[in-house]
Amino acid sequence: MLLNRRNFLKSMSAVGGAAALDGVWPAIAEAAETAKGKLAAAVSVDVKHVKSICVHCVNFCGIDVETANGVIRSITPDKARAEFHNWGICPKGVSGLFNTYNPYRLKKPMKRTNPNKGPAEDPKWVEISWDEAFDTMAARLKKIKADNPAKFIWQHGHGKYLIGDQFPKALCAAFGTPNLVHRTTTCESARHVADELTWGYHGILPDVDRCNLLLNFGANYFEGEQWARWLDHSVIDARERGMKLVSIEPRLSQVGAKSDEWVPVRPGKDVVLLLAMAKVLIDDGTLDEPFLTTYTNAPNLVKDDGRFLRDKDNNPLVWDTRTNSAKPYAEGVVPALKGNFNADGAACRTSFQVFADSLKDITPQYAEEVAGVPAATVTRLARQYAAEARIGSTIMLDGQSLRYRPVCIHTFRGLSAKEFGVQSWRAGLVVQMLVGALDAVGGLHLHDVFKSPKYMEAAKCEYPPKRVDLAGSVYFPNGHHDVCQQVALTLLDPKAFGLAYEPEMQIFYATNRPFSTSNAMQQFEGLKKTWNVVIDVVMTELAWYADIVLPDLTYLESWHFAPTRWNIGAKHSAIRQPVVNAFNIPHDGYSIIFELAKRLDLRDKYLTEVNSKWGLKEHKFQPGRDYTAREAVEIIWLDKAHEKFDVALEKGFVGKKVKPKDLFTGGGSVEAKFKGPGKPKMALYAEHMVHTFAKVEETVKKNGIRNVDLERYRIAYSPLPIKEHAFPTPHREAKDFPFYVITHKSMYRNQSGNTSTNPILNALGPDTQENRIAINKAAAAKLNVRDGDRIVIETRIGQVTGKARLTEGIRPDTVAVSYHYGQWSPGLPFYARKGVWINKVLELHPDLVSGMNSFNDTKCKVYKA
Ligand SMILES: Nc1nc2c(c(=O)[nH]1)N[C@H]1C(S)=C(S)[C@@H](COP(=O)(O)OP(=O)(O)OC[C@H]3O[C@@H](n4cnc5c(=O)[nH]c(N)nc54)[C@H](O)[C@@H]3O)O[C@H]1N2
Ligand SMILES: Nc1nc2c(c(=O)[nH]1)N[C@H]1C(S)=C(S)[C@@H](COP(=O)(O)OP(=O)(O)OC[C@H]3O[C@@H](n4cnc5c(=O)[nH]c(N)nc54)[C@H](O)[C@@H]3O)O[C@H]1N2
Ligand code: SF4
Ligand SMILES: [Mo]
Repeated sequence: MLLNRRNFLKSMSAVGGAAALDGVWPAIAEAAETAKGKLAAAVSVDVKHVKSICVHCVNFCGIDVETANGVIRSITPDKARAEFHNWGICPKGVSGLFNTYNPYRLKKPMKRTNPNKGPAEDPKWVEISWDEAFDTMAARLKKIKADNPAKFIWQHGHGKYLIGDQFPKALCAAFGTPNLVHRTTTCESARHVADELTWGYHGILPDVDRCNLLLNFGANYFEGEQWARWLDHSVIDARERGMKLVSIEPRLSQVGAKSDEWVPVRPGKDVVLLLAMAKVLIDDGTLDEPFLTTYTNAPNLVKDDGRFLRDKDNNPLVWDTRTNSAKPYAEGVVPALKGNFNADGAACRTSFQVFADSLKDITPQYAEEVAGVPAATVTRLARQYAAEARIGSTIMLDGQSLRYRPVCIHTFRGLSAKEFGVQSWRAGLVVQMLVGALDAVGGLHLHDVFKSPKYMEAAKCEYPPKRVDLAGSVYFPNGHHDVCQQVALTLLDPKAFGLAYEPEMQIFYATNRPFSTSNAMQQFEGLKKTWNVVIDVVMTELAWYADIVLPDLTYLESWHFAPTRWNIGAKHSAIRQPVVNAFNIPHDGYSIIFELAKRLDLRDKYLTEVNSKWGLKEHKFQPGRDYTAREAVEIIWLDKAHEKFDVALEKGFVGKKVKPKDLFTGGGSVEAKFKGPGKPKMALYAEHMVHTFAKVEETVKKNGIRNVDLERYRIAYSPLPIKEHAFPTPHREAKDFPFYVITHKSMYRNQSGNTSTNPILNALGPDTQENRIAINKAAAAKLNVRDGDRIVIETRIGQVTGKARLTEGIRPDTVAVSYHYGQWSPGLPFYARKGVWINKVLELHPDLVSGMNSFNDTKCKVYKA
């Protein structure tokens, strides 16, 4: 047997794996067991195992927690889940117990007695009872409810995964506020919105197991784990099989380091690179014409005003090559993909033609100028991509002949965490449409295609805005995932945005919102406008601005019907269950919400909303009684997992494999939803964005809105990605700032909170204690900067200082720094307060379509401190 990586791992975990290591492994294991046995006999150790889920990050890896006499001794991967692609855990997961046993945890509710808020203001915390905390909160909330419930805002981040957003949503619905705000615009909402505008829902994964060429635009799965470790392991396996991996990214990330090729694109310019690749494909004629014609709206006729030519019933028309006339795409019609036509006096072009014409000047040479990738590389990548796509081929799977395109373009935040994030990822989707690789075997898998058709219609553009984050309003018409960073800005001047009320109170559950958002000091200013409750496990920077701070149980101490990461081959249901309660804390997010509902006399209304938000069918919460977190999890499990609760308690999860047939032709596939006449179509040309822009324009003019720059909206709402999308605000304006600054995840930290207090994660070496600023060696030499020197990053809004790390693995015009460091809350231990807080100096120019916060668009000066 060839001992490749997967076989090696298998043999290591198999009981009979002795052959692989000549009996060494079993000998070690036996010795360990004997030692344990002896120890147990000597001191009577009661060893237990609990199967649960790690929730340090959004991967929800399955864990096996071992306790000895009630104390957690180790956290290891739950091997049973490997079969369902949950491959192991990471350093944060292994050391998670140190976050739970962390002496710096919040343990009692506290109230602020110094009304002044600021980094240098001592809140003068006074410990209070849970009763006093609830009384104070309920009294405020009652007053607000009687006045205008919208004045209450609930914000969460990671909290969405700790107890789900269904419970907070139910509370907000029962209370009557529209203002529940999640973190997605600081995460990757632009990618989701691009998907939604293009194919009616969101959620993508590369079909890695069957892909032969993966073009990765900054998905950072070796530093920022993803998909319960499935993606990193699958990519390694695929590379062993021969898949080519190209990393297109300004810096050589650890993914880049394990690629066949690194293409150091200039930050924010990917969209031009993708458009130039599209031009090569079109000029070469390497197109999947049947796919474009029958699955996408590429044949739809577009008039000079950018809108589709439609019949009197509003159906879009195509050019029927059989009758040489404009017709809706119905049975018997053979649409033209390319060309200019004249339909009853109206000059029109197919959408595809509009796109092709728009690329006239986007040559590989132009991409070289803008994106800094040699023209020859652009052409080669496009041709390699087209060749590997095997346009027109099929493959037999499960006895079915399926569309086979073993090429994939993938991204997480690389293309989305920026001002034109939606358009950048739209460009990625459009290139994949050209060769028919979307939802094909080996291509980019799309999750639940066309689940929300409304995303492919003109957006509402309401004014005045209903929500404090302006989502869905004329400001962020496609803010489908809330616009969290906008809350603080609206609070600073509600009238400027037409908000008809002034919010008074916020509850933040498991987020360090202002700290993790760009132009962070502005976010902190916004906090001064409301009375704030922060529920967290440590005294974060946000908590430092709270009026009441409430402790929480950690994921090792609490119950939840846990989300899991579906993937190409499997789905699962899982629970999280408490292992210990290290500081005897009586409440968690779930019970805090329940208690509030009760004290506001909303319990039964709340329970009805819980049933509806969770979509419970057979097993429901009954009004008239309270439910503990455990009881709640049991009800949801019974309803969703269709298994006895004993199975959940013992195994922690149930898994189900997904058959390729269901994956590629099932109800949620492109095949089922878009193929052929009479069906809706995937949007190569996003005509609905033209309509949305028209609504924005009309609303702005009608209401005399002054803080909307229509020209910027016109560019953002272009129905096709265009070269202007490669020029975010600082790129156009900050001409005297020669460097681009980008940010990324780091393996030993999760987000911006409690992992900084984990002593193990901090003690693994200098690089785990603080983040350094990566700068190209040649660029550093010009600045007379040596490795380890302190350097300043200066942007238009401020300066930060950090240690330089010289490398050849970054473009000479770019500096990069991870985001989790530089915490300053006086409530955190000294060792947590190290490194660069980059968000303090990043400019905020949100994507006007999705509301996505900009993280990788800022320009800066760099010099020796
Ligand atoms: N420059 C830059 N900025 C970024 C990023 C970047 O890459 N670069 N990444 C962005 C991304 S992708 C995201 S998602 C956002 C996230 O930004 P945040 O919203 O700040 O992070 P979260 O993970 O949602 O929340 C972290 C908080 O949850 C707390 N917490 C952890 N466990 C528990 C618990 O059991 N109970 C309670 N109550 N609290 C708990 C932590 O202590 C911490 O304060 O940041 C974004 N900011
Ligand atoms: N260890 C760890 N793992 C995590 C998290 C964590 O905090 N710590 N957070 C989790 C969360 S909430 C998320 S959303 C995911 C995010 O997962 P990813 O999006 O995969 O990770 P990031 O590091 O945020 O991604 C940014 C990457 O894009 C690159 N990049 C920056 N600018 C550009 C550009 O203009 N073009 C291109 N092509 N690339 C660019 C950066 O160098 C970086 O490698 O990670 C998850 N996993
Ligand atoms: S990847 Fe995330 S969920 Fe998995 S073990 Fe690490 S921190 Fe926990
Ligand atoms: Mo995120």
